[in-house]
Parts: sequence; structure tokens; C-alpha cells
Amino acid sequence: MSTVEVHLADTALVDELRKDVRDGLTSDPKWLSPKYFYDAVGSELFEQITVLPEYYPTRTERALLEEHALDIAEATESTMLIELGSGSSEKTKILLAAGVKHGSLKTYVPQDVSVTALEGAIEQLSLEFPALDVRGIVSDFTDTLSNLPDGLRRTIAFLGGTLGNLIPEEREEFLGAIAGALDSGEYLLLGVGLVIDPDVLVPAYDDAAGVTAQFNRNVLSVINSRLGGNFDVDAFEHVALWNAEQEWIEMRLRATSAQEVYLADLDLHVHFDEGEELRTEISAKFRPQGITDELAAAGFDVEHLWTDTDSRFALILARK
Ligand code: AVJ
Repeated sequence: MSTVEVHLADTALVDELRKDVRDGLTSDPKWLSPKYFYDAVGSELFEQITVLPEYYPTRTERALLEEHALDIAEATESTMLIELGSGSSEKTKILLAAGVKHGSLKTYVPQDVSVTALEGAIEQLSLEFPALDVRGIVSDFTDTLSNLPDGLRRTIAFLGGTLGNLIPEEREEFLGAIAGALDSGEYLLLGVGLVIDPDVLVPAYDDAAGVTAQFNRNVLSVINSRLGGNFDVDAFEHVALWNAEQEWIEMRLRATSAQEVYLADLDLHVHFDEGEELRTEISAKFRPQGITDELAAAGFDVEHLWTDTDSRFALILARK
């Protein structure tokens, strides 16, 4: 049994896009929200990133999930797994298999901004887990929590290090909203990247094959097609840098020459100086104590914090 619900009306999604893009492109410095990376092309490019030799997060998190999935099922005894930003749900299958094997898990609720990613995932899952009730939700993860489905014992999973895409204030609000949506005794399963040597970190966001550069530039194509824009995508180069003070990776797009851009749907003219940079993503990395404190401030007790042997990534099971 499987369904997909589109929770945000198209008009609400478009209004949000229009507002975000206008805000970001009229700010100094300019920025765009990373959630607009994920059209069909962007979601596919992200899947390619996850198998790059330099991009360690996905494979590291998968190994942690494989190692601890049964522990997670036993600790939570969850009947429902809700996953925020589920994408292809590829790693989640490990959790689903463990939950089904344990006997407790009945329902999986994947949520993603990408309709195509979600539909593809659900089709796969219904074949692999025919007994599981799968209810997909298309929405923005920051908007999902207000109408979370009821369940007996729920776990919310937020994997892949996506928490790092939020700036600290947004993060605090978001973790608070997750805590607010859960009853006491329910769980959050969180995957986050840890602060490591920038010589390992930066190449993960600036790979030799140039896939991340393509992924980054694709956001300009997304804006062009959704808002009637005329960004010259090839006039921008990919930049990835480690902000040591904030402890986050920043991706930017740098105009290689002066650019005049027009977004017809917003009737907005945007000028870029030669060399001007547009911030497209932050990807914060964490320290075990820091994320434990942030979770405690939101009302969670960290029951387990598992890391790989190189301490590059952490899988955290926190109880409300
Ligand atoms: C999917 C948000 C976790 O920040 O590592 C990958 C996205 N950006 N390469 C990340 C991303 C550039 C990714 N997240």
C-alpha cells in the first residue's frame, strides 16, 4: 500500500520560491536557498555526488546505519518511521529492513521537496517492502512538522547531514519544532557530518570530476526555468570553502565577468560585478558535544552517538 500526498499547494510553493529568490538576490551578499537545487536534474546530480570518491558522508553514514540498524529498532520499537528530506530513500532501506525484521515497524512516511525523487523511491519500496504502509509527503521539511501523521511510537529520521544546511538560528527553531511534534518517549534519528581536516572536507564539496560544480550551477537553471530568468549558467564558477570560524562549508557561484540578469516572473533585474559571489549553500559540520548540547536545548536526550573510526560522521539516537 503506498500513496503520495502533495501537502503544499503549487501556489504556496511558487510564492515561497518567489519570495526566497527576491530576498536572496537583492541581499548583499547575494544568496539562494539550497532547497532549490533539487529539481529532477539536481536530484540526479546529487545521487551522482553520493558515489564520488571524495564525497565520504553517504557511504560513511550507510556503514553506520548497517552497523546499528537493529540497535535502533530495539531501542525505539517504532511503529512508524518518518523521514525528513528522504530523497531516494536508498540508505533508509537498511532501517526499514531492521524495523520489519524486529516486527515493530508498520508505516514509513518519506517526505521530500522533489516529487520525482519521492515517486521513484516509493515505487522501489513497494516492491521491496510489500507489507509496509508507505505514505509519501511532498513538502519542504521545515513545513512538514505541523501536520505529522499520528502513530503509536514514532521515530523521525533526518539523515545525510542535511541539518547542516540550516543556519544556527534556523537549526534551533527546527530542532525545537521536531521536539514539539513528538511525544515524550518518541525518537529523533539524526545523521550529521563532524568537523574534520579541511583537506578531506573541501574536496568532498569540490570533486575532481566536477559533478558538485555542475550540481551547484544547476540551481541557476532551476531559477531560469521556474522564474523566467536568463542567468548565463556558464558565466559562473563553482567555489567551495571551509569557514573555520563558523565551522561550515560554503558553496558559492562566482561571476567570471559582469552579468546582467533578468527574472521576468519577478520583474527583477540583478547585476553581478565581475568576481562577485552568490552563496548557494552552507553545510555545517558538528562536534559531538556541540550537537548534544543543541539537542538538549531542544528537549532531547542523546541515548547513542555512534561515529565511524575516522570520526567523520555521527549517527545520533535522541529521545524526546
Ligand atoms: C544533502 C545537504 C547533506 O551538504 O553535504 C552535497 C548536499 N552539497 N554536495 C551536503 C551537497 C554539495 C549535502 N546534503
